Amino acid sequence: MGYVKDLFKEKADAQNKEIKSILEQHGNMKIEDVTLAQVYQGMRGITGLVTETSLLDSNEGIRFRGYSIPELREKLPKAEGGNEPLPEGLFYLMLTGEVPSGENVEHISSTWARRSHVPNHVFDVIEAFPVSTHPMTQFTAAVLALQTESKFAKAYNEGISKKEYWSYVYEDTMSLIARLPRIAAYIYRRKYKGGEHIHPDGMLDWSANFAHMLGYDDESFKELMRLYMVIHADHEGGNVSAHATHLVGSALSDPYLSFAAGMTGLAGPLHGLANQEVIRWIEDMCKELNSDAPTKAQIADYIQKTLVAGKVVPGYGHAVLRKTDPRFTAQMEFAKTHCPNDPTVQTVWNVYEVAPPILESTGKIKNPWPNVDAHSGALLKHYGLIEEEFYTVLFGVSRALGVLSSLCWDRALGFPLERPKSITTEWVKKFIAKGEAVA
Ligand code: HAX
Repeated sequence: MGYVKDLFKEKADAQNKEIKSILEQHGNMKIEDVTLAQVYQGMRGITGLVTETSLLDSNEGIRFRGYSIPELREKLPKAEGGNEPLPEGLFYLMLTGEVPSGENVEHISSTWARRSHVPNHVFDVIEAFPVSTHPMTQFTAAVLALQTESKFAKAYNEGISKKEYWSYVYEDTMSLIARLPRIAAYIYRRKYKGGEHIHPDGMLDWSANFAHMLGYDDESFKELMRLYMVIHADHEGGNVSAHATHLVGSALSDPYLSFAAGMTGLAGPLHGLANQEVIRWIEDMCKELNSDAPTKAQIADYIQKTLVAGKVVPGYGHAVLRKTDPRFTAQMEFAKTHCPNDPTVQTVWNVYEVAPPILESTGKIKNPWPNVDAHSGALLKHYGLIEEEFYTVLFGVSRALGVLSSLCWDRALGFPLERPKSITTEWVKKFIAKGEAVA
């Protein structure tokens, strides 16, 4: 067993003991009451999951194992000459709860480089799709095709003990994360660069190699990829991609099947596809106004027009957050250093000034502030990655770090099949009538 795996097991054993004792002493403790409105309205605010890797505060934003994004940008190891954290380090932190050393990060990097081989049949599956197929559909299908490699599925078929599940889920997690950049880059080069593929460079870190295979060898783009892969990795457990991965994993579907489920959720426009929608919304606005630098007044009008048309302003609002997303702020800071004069970046900043008061004035939008997706497309476009349909695939590669390290924890902590109770409106009416009769 590798030392990271040993360390993870040690941490999981200690956590298991602690959870057992918590449940023995406080298992009947009530956390909160649930209202009928919550039941009908997407279970907002109902605490019903344990996700060890990160925790979201509605005002402060995400913390990964207690560390905010600015803290991670300071504390996690960086590439030589670079300023942005390496996502390998974030993965190590989410998995073990410890801030890694440079050596730990190099170990993860080289493990993933060694495991990055993708079997040919996966490329055949991608090639079977019409080139016009959305990249997220190709990506999810490729992950499913890769399921032939699952060590967990094989071991389960051979009849392993429950106590060993975590070990095979860990192995699948490491191999799947290692392979995702190759798959994603293959889809990109096939769809947008005439199928001229670029071989991986095993000497580069995970994000730099991904950038290289996409066709971007510029150091500053590699830095963007490192930052991008860190900030999109995890957002506690209730968001659609994390929850779907966890839910499907609870049926003991292997990590490939579970992650594919998460990715079909990420492909929705209210979730990960919002990054594509933001850049389309900006481009449609610019086209309509025949300008690549719309004024604030023009932006305000376009926002009103979007709302009147019964559409959402993409990149704004959040189910949990109630302030500007720190993932937006991190990208804004990156842009201030690397591309402050880019016209699309400037437009993103102008939308940020104009949109919140307008959204707030509707009186119904709970969070008028930008989320992670409001900024990412403008940065990618600046470096020439203009194919917005591909943006959610980048998000997906990053999201693997969080949802798969979480899946390792799910199996190591022996979490059972997830199966909440549902009710009918008929049941609700009877429940209300019964309450009224008693009153
Ligand atoms: N533009 C217009 N209307 C919006 C809005 C926006 N940006 N955000 C919320 N609303 C509307 C909702 O559609 C809802 O309208 P109805 O009552 O008519 O149905 C109302 O305001 C109340 O919604 P809410 O309680 O504030 O928000 P929800 O928790 O229901 O939804 C969403 C959260 C993120 C889905 C929502 O804000 C939205 O659709 N935003 C735009 C899409 C987007 O940026 N998604 C990415 C979110 C981050 C993420 O997951 N990234 O991957």
